[in-house]
Formats: sequence, C-alpha cells, structure tokens
Amino acid sequence: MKKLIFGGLAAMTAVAAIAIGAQAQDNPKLDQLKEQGFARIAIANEPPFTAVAADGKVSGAGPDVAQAVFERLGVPEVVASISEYGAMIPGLQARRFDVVTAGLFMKKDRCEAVAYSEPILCDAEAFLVKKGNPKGLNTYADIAAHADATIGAPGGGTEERLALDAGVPRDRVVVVPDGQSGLRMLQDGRLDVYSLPVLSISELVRLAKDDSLEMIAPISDAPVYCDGAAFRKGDEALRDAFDVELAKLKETGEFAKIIEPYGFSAAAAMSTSREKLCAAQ
Ligand code: 6CS
Repeated sequence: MKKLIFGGLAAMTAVAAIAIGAQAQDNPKLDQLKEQGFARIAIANEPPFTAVAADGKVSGAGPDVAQAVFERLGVPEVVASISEYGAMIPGLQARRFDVVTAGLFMKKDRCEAVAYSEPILCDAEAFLVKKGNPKGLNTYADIAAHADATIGAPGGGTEERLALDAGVPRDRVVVVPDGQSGLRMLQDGRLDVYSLPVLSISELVRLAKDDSLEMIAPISDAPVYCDGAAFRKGDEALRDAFDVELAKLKETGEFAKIIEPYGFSAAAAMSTSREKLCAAQ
C-alpha cells in the first residue's frame, strides 16, 4: 500500500522513529520501520519513475519496487513525500525520509553522500524540442555552442548538471519544477529544450498529444544512468537487507514483472552494479 503525506507528519514520525529505533539491535533502522509499519519514501512525481494521481495514489516503477521489497522485509506500507531532486539527499540526511526511490541516478558525488542499493531503474537522457528541432540542438554541447539556446531541467537534477558541465552558461539553464511546467514552457517558447530521461519525456509526449513537439533521444553526450534506492549514510544495515530482497526479486523474475510494464529494462539494471556506476560518473 502506497500513500502520499506532507512534511509535518513526516517530521513527527522522524522523532518517534528515532526513539523506537534505539531499543533494536542488529538492524535498528529496519526494526524501527517494522515497528512503525511503514517506510517514508521520497518521490518526484515524474512518470514512469514515480507518479501521484489526483486522488493521491502513488505509483511508478520506483515506489512499486520499494513496496515489494519492504513488504518482504516485514514493513507493509510505503508512505511518499514529493521532493525536488536537489532536495532529496538533504531531506534524507535530515531524516525527513527513510529512503529515496525516485530515479535518483547514481553518480560519484551522490554515491559519496548516500548509501545506494544495487541498480533498479536505468535510462538514457532525452530532449523535448519544437518539431523540426529548429536550433539543431542534439547534444548538451550543441546547447553550449549555440548563441542563445536555453535548456530547462529539474533543480539539482542530472540534466542540469550535464548542461552546466557541457559549458551552457548558468543564465541559459532554467530550473523547471516538474514535467507539466517544462512542457508548457517549451510550448510557450520560453525554453528551446526541456531535458529529462527518455522514458519521462516519452510519457510527457504521449500525454501532451501535441504535434508541434518532438523528442530527441538518446542524447549522445550523456551516459545511460541507473538509480538505486538511496539510504542515509549510517543505514547500511537497512540498505543491505533491502539488497538481499531486491536480489531475490531479480532472480525470480518478479523484478522484471514490476518495472518492464513501465518501459524499464530489468536486464539493464541486472547487467551493472552499484560499484561500477558509482565509479563511472
Ligand atoms: O537523478 C536525477 O537527477 C534525474 N532522475 C530522473 C528520474 N529524472 C530527472 C532527474 O534530473
């Protein structure tokens, strides 16, 4: 069962959670979650990675995998809070959430800040542009080289970092809070490119039904990224327990049954590892 909550309750449970956790022994954090009956997950509401319906129902590949693993760990529910990508790691460190299951891609700097599980959701990067790609923007380097092209991306997200690292000046990299805003800004001509992972842009295009837009994918000067469930440094015992159940889901084929209907490849996640991904980028 996946539910959506807002900040206040999450903060209160953090205090209660720390109190309960103190008595437990070898896996204090897991014992605390079992005691409270739910794990607090951070999501972004970016389908198909994570999604929140109008009635508050949470879905998406990330929460679905988290639900399946936590159930097997004896934690029956996950309760989701929506967060910007750039706020997920600080929120985790401040104990606002127990884990991030939002497609937070593994990268060197993030791997130093959190305890990632083994890989779960992999995807390449994409651009959403006006039909015909009038400014010929096919890579992050093309945007940097262009005189005035602007790119929208999530605040603290991978695509923002890719654009800045490619040399796009800060004033031409626009922080966009969510998919619908990015779509509207592109349609209104306030952006030349909106960049998200391929499956996120594909879902936006499918729902927008707007023939004046097109997706450019994959973007050749960006790697294929994979996320993992991100745990607070210090909660490695919980992360390890999560990994044991995640590996079983992968072995039995249940992992593929959960993520592939969303468009993700189980083989892609199973062909790599946290160690490789954290070392690579
Ligand atoms: O990990 C990130 O920063 C990126 N992950 C996803 C699923 N969407 C955009 C975000 O920038």
